[in-house]
Amino acid sequence: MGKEADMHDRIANASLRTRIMSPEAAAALIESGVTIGMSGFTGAGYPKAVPLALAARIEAEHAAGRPFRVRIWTGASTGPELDGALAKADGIEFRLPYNSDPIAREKINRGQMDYFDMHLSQVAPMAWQGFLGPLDVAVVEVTGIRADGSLIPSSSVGNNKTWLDRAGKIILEVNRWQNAALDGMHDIYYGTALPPNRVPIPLIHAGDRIGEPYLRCDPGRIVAIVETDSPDRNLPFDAPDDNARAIAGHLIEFLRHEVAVGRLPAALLPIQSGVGNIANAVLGGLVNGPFSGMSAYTEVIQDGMLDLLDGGQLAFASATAFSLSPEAAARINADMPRYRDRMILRPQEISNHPEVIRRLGCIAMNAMIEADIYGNVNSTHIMGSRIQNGIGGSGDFARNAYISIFMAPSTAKGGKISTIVPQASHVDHITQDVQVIVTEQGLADLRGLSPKQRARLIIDRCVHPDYRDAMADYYARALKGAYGMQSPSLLAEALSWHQRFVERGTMREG
Ligand code: 0RQ
Repeated sequence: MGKEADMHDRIANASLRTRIMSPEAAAALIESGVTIGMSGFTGAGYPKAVPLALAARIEAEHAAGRPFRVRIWTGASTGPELDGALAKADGIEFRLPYNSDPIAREKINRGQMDYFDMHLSQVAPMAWQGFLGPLDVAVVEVTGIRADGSLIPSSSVGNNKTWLDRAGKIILEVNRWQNAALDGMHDIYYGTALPPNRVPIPLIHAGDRIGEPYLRCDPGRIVAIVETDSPDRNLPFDAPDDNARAIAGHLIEFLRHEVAVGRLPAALLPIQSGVGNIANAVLGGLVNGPFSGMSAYTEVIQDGMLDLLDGGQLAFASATAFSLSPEAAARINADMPRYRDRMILRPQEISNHPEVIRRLGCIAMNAMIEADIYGNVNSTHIMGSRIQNGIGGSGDFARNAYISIFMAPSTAKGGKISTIVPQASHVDHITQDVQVIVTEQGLADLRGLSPKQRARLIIDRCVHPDYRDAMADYYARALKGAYGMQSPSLLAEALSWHQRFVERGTMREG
């Protein structure tokens, strides 16, 4: 079948075909100052042509001396053709809710772009509550348009349902790179409402379908349809190093123990795995672990999760997006109908819903930047000021999980920085939301422990030997200086722990 014929199959509604245009023509329909809801979640399912054309238009406007900036809402991080291009063009005035693009990060940290970092589960509800202001335009990638005008979602769902429901104008990108066999994998729940009319989310098991496979879309608001044939971003993961393998080992031993003492069922409870290489390595460790019949209720399906599905250890995975390496994307694309029966992609307000996470009893496993000796966790800010990515879904899961686990190598920047510190330079997850901390050194099970018990355990189990004496010495003096109070702290010294490393010059490049 020729490319054009295939595209026509992808747009089965004949009257909507009249709205097909170039990315440039579609971008010309976007005015300066508007708020745009873009699809996309961790490099999957983001629009790939219109943002690039918009960035080119913004550059031309700036060259002509005319200011042009827009406000961007997304699902989570996207790809270089969206965040990177628009940030480079200096076209983003405001951004929410999660960003991992290096150019946008730099603009944010230079004060050239406002960024609102929020819990991913709260984006859609807050948009509906009117807390975020009006949404002017939706730019959403889809796999296809059906004859009745409903949309086959692509490799991420994110906030697309909400953007399509609320935006004044809709621009669709129909991407033929997305596998047509994605049709049927999604579960779009239309039962959410605002208080006082909110009802329970009827999802009891990770694999339950509670909605419809397609996105509803008012054809009267579709102003442009752009055809694309571009791959998702799909960054490769690093091969697990010794630290990642050690962290995975401690974690699996802990889970095995929990099963042995009857606090977890043999198939565990639905697992949630965060972003990044460490989280992916933990999933890799589970491939050789003792658990089978597992399920996942999580945000993203990474390579490691595909390995678990293929290996038979994982029976089912529910998420809002894929986050796959090029090899894993090729693997899933070659066999989509088979994977489709064992996966569901949902809106992120459901994949991350606190009520559902609490009900299912998810085991949350997320990476961190640093933790302090009391178990406060920093997921977002380097040195308390510089944003790395954002809180993402870590807060949704950590607070509501059955067990909330945070992990990192015990040192960063080639050993020059301890990731366990006397006092976190920024706190995203308070001690009450952190039950287990793991580094390659060991695992601290903090459940039911007082702050002083926690401090002793974290210093003993998690701190790198290069920093253990200094930390133990600090804690002993804090204990004395604060007369053994509830959470002993030498405030000025605790914070200067970070400062010392700046003075040594270790952070200048970061
Ligand atoms: O900087 O790249 O300049 O060297 O921070 O650290 O080690 O590459 O770790 O990619 O796994 O990210 C918490 C940021 C970890 C991520 C975080 C420096 C380090 C490096 C990145 P360089 P690594 P990862 C649900 C879960 C929040 C969202 C979340 C994240 C850079 O996991 O964004 O959990 N989490 N979502 O050198 C100074 C320290 C440091 C440090 C690391 N203590 N001091 N620099 N770095 N620790 C899924 C979603 O929400 C989508």
